[in-house]
Amino acid sequence: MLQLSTPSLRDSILRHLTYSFGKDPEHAILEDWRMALSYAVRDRIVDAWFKATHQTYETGAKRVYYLSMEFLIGRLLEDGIVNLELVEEAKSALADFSKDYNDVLADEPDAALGNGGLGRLAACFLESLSTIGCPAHGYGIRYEHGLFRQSFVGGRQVEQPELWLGQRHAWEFERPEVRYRIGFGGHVTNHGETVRWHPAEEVEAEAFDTPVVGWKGRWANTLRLWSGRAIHPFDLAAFNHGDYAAAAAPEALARTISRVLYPDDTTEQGKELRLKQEYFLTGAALRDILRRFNNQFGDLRKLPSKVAIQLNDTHPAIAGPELIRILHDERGIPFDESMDIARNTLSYTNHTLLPEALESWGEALFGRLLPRHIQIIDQIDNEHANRNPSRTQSMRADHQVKMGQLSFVMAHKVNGVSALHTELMKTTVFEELHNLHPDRIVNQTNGVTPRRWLLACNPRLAGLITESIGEAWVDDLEQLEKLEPYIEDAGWLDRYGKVKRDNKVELSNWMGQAHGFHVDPDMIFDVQIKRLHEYKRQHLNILETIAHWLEIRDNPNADWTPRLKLFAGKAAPGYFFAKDIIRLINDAAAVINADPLTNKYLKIAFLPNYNVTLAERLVPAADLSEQISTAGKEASGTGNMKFALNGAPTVGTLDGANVEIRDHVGAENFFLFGMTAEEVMERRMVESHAQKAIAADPRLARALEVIREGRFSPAEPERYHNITGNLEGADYFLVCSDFSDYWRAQREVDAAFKDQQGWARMAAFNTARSGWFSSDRTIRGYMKDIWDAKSLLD
Ligand code: 26Q
Repeated sequence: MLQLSTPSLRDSILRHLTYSFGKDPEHAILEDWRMALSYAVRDRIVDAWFKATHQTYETGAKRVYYLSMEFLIGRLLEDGIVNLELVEEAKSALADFSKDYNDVLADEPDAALGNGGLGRLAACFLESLSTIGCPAHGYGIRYEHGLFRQSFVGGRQVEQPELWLGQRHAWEFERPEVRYRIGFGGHVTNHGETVRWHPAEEVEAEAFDTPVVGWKGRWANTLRLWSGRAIHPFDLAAFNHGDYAAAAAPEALARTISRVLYPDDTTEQGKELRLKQEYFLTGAALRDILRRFNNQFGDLRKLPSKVAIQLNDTHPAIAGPELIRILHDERGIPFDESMDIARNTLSYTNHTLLPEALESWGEALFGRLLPRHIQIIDQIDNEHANRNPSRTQSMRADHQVKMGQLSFVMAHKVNGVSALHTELMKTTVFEELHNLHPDRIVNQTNGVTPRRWLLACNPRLAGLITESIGEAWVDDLEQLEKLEPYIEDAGWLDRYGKVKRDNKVELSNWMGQAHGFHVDPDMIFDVQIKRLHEYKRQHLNILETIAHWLEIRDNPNADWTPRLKLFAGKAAPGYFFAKDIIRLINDAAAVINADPLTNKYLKIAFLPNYNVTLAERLVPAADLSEQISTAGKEASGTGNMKFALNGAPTVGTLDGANVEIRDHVGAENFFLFGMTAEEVMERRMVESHAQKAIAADPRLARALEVIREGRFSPAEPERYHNITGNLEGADYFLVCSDFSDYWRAQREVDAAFKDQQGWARMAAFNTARSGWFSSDRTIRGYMKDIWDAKSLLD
């Protein structure tokens, strides 16, 4: 292997500036510096990448493939610098050229190739797979436009297209030689035993590779994203006739397949293009996986011992039938044997129990786009019914193809993402399948990478931790428990409190500069950042805020604990109720922030365009983490883990991973409220549950009343009648029924925050006891219980 001595980072930056970008330091713009630094860092990552690739090949190790429609990776430069431990060197190299490190980092676009939790989890997993040294590839789509940019106009969400590739991007390597033809439509022919699919339309998937480096650069895996291209990109005949639009049409059409990320993370839309995207990703990935397997091993019957394919939700569920199609139709392996090989290779992660979010496709659309696959699915379904005669539910009922059931049947392991969610899977959506296959469902509670979500985003806290217990925590996060004895040391606890306070000052300064929003850093920074959804109940939070405001107005001279309510998050463009909640929060903020009677005690900010970068700013500065979903609805949550790790206690329900967070950090360091998942199901049966809750709590009644009468929308008093009507009526997510207990918990927060030392203790225990929520722990769980894969670094 090529061995080059490593030049200093400063020399590398200057070389790239000069020879890769053709600029001298006098004429370079910020983007040139960002690119030069990125290339200098990338060179060092590539060394680790080649080493890992060779080692995987030479040892014949089993490989893991993570198939996901979303990878919410955010910015990559700081990630690379931190993992290669080049922070100080990069700062001083840039300082030599009078460039500011943070300015250069901030020039990088945030790659938002995902909607939220599921996509961010995939990104944390890739980083952990590399840190652990497990040979792995991520496969996804190289969307030209990631998740839309959000702004507010008159308090309402406005969506603009996102263009992360509008600036130069340093991290991908185009692989023009890695291309596959992906077919759609057409017909199926039978020749005796053999069946052939003849697609009517084909597009080409072209690979773009991004290396993902792990801690200390010991290992790097690949994120391979597919981009759509036309097979015949240009219609010369049309051009020669002067029809320039028609000449470019084939290319434009093929490119639409990877043009945009679907911005809807729960309601299933049933759009043809979405199904095409799903098959495009899966078809290309499987072809690539089998080519690599074939080169190295050959015998397809050995596939499950050398390949593990993880399906991130049902979005790539077509992998089951597609693998069978290749093994059976193209390679002649008997159907039932093909099915067993596929199942032993595949596993499936479920991320939601919401019925409206379980993917299903109309059979007419499905059969038109994938005529052979629908036949195979019927055969899978029959085979499964034959092997399990007591089965009552088919994956092919009501003229639909049910992707959850298909995924379950075609996976050797099916996992939930928190202990509670996994148990609920067994008793709700997958009850029958679980009874037929009681060993199939396993739990792997989510985690987050401590490199990005502590070391990089919170350098002050990371510094204090390393100074106290050494740096081994970075890839062995449970070492944080060694902090516990320090918590009893008043001097140390002061320093811990000072770190949080400094982070809050930094955030306040940024909010002032970037948004003209000025806040006192001594307020409680109470943060709810996540997608807007009724089940996540941002409206419970704003109702409590409004009730609190009214109470302060009643008694403005009382000893209130000052509080800043911070919100951020996007609503799906077609989710009108969620958009109304955003507008209500913004309208309420305008009125409440302007109230001279109360605004030293209460302020509200809804920061626009929530993304990974904004989360990295907010998480280290939070005092309080809002995790207030209706119990049973949030599969896990991962933001909850980031906050706990960074020393923000939770106010939350017993939902998703909140349950496990509370078990780990201790009930005394967690503000619990609300009904349990079981109580939620019972409460729904109570007639007029919302009305009863409102009648029992005058604070709630009054908050609803001021919204209804238009206090926050005087020009249009009925603006929020849809929200108030919903809450006073069906209130499916039980906002009203949980209100009183939420109020109580928030007043406990107020009281606890008055004791700053007591609060710091609570925060510090959250940090010290959150080590289990590392995605390294999660990935080791998948390797052992699902993939049977080994680290090549152990
Ligand atoms: C499906 C069909 C068509 C278009 C879009 C979609 C779609 C896209 C994204 C459906 C769902 C999603 C994303 C779901 C998601 O983010 N779920 C979250 O996953 C996290 C990681 O496991 C959990 O922590 C969260 O609790 C869960 O809400």
